[in-house]
Amino acid sequence: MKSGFVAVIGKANAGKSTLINVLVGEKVSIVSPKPQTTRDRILGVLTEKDYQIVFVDTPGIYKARNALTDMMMRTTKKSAESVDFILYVLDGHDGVDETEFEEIKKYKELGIPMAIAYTKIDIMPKENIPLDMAKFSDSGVDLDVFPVSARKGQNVKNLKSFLVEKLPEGDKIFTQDIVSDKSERFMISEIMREKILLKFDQEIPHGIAIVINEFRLNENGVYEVNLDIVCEKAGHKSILIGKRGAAIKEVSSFARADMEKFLGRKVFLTTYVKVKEGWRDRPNLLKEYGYEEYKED
Ligand SMILES: Nc1nc2c(ncn2[C@@H]2O[C@H](COP(=O)(O)OP(=O)(O)OP(=O)(O)O)[C@@H](O)[C@H]2O)c(=O)[nH]1
Ligand SMILES: [Mg+2]
Repeated sequence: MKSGFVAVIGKANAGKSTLINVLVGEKVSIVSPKPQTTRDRILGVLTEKDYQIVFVDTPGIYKARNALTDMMMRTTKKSAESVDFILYVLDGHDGVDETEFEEIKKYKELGIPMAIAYTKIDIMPKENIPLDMAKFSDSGVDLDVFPVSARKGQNVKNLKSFLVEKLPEGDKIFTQDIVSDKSERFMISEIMREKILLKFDQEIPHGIAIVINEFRLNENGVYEVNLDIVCEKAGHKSILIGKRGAAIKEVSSFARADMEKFLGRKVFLTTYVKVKEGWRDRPNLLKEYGYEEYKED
């Protein structure tokens, strides 16, 4: 039996969470076209007869702008330090440049076996692939590179077999039926945040925190979910609510549908929009909203 941890690292928006979801075969981490979608270290577990891979999803590398981003970057760094393998995900469609090579070299210095997933090949000109591969060898980055498409599933199987080969011999780390280390409550709040990321523009979703006040299965077999959408400015609150509540109604309805799919039950969802000025820079509020730096046990 092979088993171990694979940290998935890379720039914000590179496609890390999408790739993990495809590798695990279930949605363990939310995805959006906006950078900084993932804020926590999230484990996605893939168990087969003769191996178990524990993927470690991490917040994408991004220039820290506030206490929350700063903490996310510390979580990413910490998450890479004690794994069996590092999979560096690079957005092929975005192209490779000097800063990316620097980042890759920094992780290489940890001395942990590493490879590159060069993703989104479904939306880039095919001729760019060999050109970028040549850039890798010229830069002295001596690593295996897997061109993949998480969206189309291209070359994902080969990447999986490669990772299994690289893992050490060992017993299962998690029991057979576990796919994530996160609770249903956590996933419910992430689903809400994902729908907000998809619907609203730049600053609004980045300044959102979700606080679950109630998550309860009632006697009729319906989940009652009551949550606060915390935003940073009064102006954001009115945009989130929209004309006669149209925006919040639409976004909540998408969230509810996904929550029902995830829980396999009907969901009764109530949402409130609240304002907490500058919460992303207030340590006590970060903690209250569940954002704590990842620490080894
Ligand atoms: N066309 C295409 N799009 C992709 C692929 N993988 C990811 N995407 C898109 O890229 C965007 C970012 O994907 P995520 O998986 O959220 O990226 P991430 O690296 O986890 O981002 P952060 O959590 O913000 O660091 C989303 O819009 C995805 O749908 C791919 O293989 N092909
Ligand atoms: Mg992500």
